[in-house]
Amino acid sequence: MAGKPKDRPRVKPYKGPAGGWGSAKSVTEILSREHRPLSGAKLLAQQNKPEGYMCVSCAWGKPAKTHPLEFCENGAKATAWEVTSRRADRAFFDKHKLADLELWRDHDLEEQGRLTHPMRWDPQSDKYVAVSWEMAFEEIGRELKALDPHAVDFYTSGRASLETSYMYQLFARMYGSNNLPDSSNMCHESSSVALPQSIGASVGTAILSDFENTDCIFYIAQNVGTSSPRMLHDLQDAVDRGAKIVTFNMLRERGLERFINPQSPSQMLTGSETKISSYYYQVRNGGDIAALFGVCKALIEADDALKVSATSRVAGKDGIPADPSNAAMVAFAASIASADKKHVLDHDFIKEHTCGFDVFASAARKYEWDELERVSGLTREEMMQAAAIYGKSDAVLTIYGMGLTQQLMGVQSVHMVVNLALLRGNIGKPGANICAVRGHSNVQGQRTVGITEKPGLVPLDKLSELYGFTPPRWTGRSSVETCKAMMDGEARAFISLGGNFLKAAPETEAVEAAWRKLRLTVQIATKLNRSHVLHGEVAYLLPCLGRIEVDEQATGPQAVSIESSVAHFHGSRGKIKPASKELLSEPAIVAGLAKATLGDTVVPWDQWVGDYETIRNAIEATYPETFKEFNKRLFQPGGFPRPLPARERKWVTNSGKANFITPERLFPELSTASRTDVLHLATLRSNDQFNTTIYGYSDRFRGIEGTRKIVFMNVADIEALGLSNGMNVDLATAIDEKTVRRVTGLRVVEYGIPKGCCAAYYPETNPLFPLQHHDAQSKTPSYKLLPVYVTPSLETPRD
Ligand SMILES: Nc1nc2c(c(=O)[nH]1)N[C@H]1C(S)=C(S)[C@@H](COP(=O)(O)OP(=O)(O)OC[C@H]3O[C@@H](n4cnc5c(=O)[nH]c(N)nc54)[C@H](O)[C@@H]3O)O[C@H]1N2
Ligand SMILES: Nc1nc2c(c(=O)[nH]1)N[C@H]1C(S)=C(S)[C@@H](COP(=O)(O)OP(=O)(O)OC[C@H]3O[C@@H](n4cnc5c(=O)[nH]c(N)nc54)[C@H](O)[C@@H]3O)O[C@H]1N2
Ligand SMILES: [Mo]
Repeated sequence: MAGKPKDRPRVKPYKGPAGGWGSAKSVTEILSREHRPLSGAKLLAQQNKPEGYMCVSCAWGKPAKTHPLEFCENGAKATAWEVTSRRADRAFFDKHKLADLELWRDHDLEEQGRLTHPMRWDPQSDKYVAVSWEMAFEEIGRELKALDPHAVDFYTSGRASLETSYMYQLFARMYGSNNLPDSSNMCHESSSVALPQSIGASVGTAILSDFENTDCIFYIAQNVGTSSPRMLHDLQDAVDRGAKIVTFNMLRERGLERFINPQSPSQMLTGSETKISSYYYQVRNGGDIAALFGVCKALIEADDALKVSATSRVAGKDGIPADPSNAAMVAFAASIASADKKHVLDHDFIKEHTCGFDVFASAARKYEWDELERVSGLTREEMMQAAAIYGKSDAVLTIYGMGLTQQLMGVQSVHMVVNLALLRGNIGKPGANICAVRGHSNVQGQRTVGITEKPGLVPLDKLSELYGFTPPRWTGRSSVETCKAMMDGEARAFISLGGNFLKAAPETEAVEAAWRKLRLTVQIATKLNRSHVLHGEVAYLLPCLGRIEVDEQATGPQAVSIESSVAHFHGSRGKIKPASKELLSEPAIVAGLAKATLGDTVVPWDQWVGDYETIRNAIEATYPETFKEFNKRLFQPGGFPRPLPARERKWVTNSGKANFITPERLFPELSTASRTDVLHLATLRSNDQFNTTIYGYSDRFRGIEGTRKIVFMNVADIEALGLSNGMNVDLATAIDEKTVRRVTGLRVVEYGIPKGCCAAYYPETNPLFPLQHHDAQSKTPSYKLLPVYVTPSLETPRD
């Protein structure tokens, strides 16, 4: 990894696999750069182990039988970044005005190290100055009391524990607000809306053992090698058993192609790699609905063909299809059909368990292959090949990520994933489930304990009964609605439990301008970022313990808990000395704010802070089925599972069945601009960042070193637009003539990306995204599909 951007960045295809020595080297480098070479290595041995601490990077499942080292390159980076010996202390804040820090890069702000003391912005000096915790709570409480609860937003980034999250949502609701936007609103909200409609579960149904039982994995729009590398072990084991992996991705991502397990001495020494994907389909961004329709069409028409040929047989024609033009389809169908050669689809499952099949099947039959090919960017042969593998497999696991959810048609894309699964009963049996790969380490869990703007998802009556108050029933604001409310002047205060909202949200320029007009900004954080440097009239920066640190309270060191992507709960115990004596834990900060704002209540805030077991008892009292015997099961190896009816084929939907939901179209209406030189932009993460946290300037697997200011383009588009590889360009939003948004000074990188598509890094390109450019139902920003113009620039790219 590269700590600083380079004047002469390097773009050179990476030949190695994911994992391997490249990954081992990267871990060593970051530990030494954060000055933790030895203690860091010792610490990492306890990552994701029972009685250890749960990684602060991604949410991937933690197995009961652990590997000797249960961490990956990017998990190690996240750990090193948190346990760094660097400090953003009083001396640092004495030296720098916020107006100056506004000009700093994201990487440089966080690289100052851990925040050490509570601070208040001082208008005279334009600096953050130290204050006592008492003063901070007192003034924030006073400010909140003076505001209308409708005007206050309580944001959560997906890292906070179940304990903190439960307390935080309770605080917001007792204060009178359901404005609980969270990072999930910009991430898997499309799943949170679509999955309940389709299968009556708000999260994916897959568990780790599905990898041991699956015959085939459909891997859609997720970058495992960077975003959830520990899953590569599960994929590798499945491949070794003979399972086929069928990948749909806009780019050829190295982690989905080849992997060397850094923990396998034989693979490391011999360099023998595991080929991950058996079939790799480079779909256009936004083309997944069309691609999956193609697969479904092939399966449905093959099934139809068998029926026709069966009828002809009955008619005494010796198995020769009545319609000769159907012969090829019959042969295809026969090659993938059930043992009795009678069907391709699982009609028993469809009949017993689903609703809406006929409408869906006729939509699939109606789409012409030409159109499916044009929209998906795949050929008919490719879609039929995928269908053949799907049809021949008894148990198919479907895995997906942001390329599918951050779309204008994100909810309908998720419906489509389920539609395909339902054709052959690929939900709710060993090896066959839906896996929505979550982002932040506890983003899924926060929802489970009430962080949501949607009051219908929270047991409000229970909260009312337990804590003797009347919870607000109105629908709160999601992340994009919070941006709008800030821009309209309706939101007056933003309380942030972690995260970097200004950089993560769309419409950067207008949101930043609105942010500066807020009355109150309060940031609970570990490291300095842009959302702290820009601020409201009254602004606090409150530093907290990280999950890896020992959390000592009245009854001794405490544990916290999280929920993984495969819906298992895990306890986590901090291991190292806190970064500063003045840090408070997140539960202590939330309790301090709540007490100062709400005054006397029946909630035993102090008792909760003194003993987190009592918070878990409160969680169990609120959600008795989900968290049964919570404290007892906290450190169960492999975690304890969350009950999910869909996993047992019980469908808690409006129809009582799993629903085929037919997307209304293949592709959204994107641009009304009259120009034709429009490309479709997807924003990406590099291998050297965690969301807005930029560790460095290396995207090893994609061969980019020393810069993030680039745009990946297809060679044909580069030529057609009169550009050249390495040329400096600007990007402009191409939705309509009125919507003008620009990001300037990027460098063209010729890359193997489908024609008509381009890609660039998040968060640098967030200013291009208009606020209203989101999925209609879930309001997830369409970060993976934006029409843009790419034009020559006079500006030299500067990171
Ligand atoms: N190291 C590291 N780990 C992380 C994070 C991080 O930033 N760094 N972030 C965490 C978070 S919060 C999240 S949500 C996850 C994100 O993890 P991912 O879900 O992997 O999200 P992205 O990294 O944005 O990449 C999306 C993938 O989709 C592909 N893609 C883009 N558009 C399309 C499309 O329309 N169709 C198809 N089929 N493919 C497409 C891209 O080529 C890319 O491979 O990772 C989590 N883990
Ligand atoms: N263009 C574009 N935009 C996107 C995306 C995209 O793919 N493309 N992805 C979206 C997605 S999937 C997500 S999840 C969001 C992410 O949005 P956020 O969750 O808001 O952003 P992060 O970058 O994860 O937040 C990083 C900050 O969290 C703080 N932090 C770290 N650890 C802790 C902790 O233990 N406690 C506390 N209190 N604070 C801590 C640090 O101060 C750090 O600077 O961004 C979204 N934005
Ligand atoms: Mo995310």
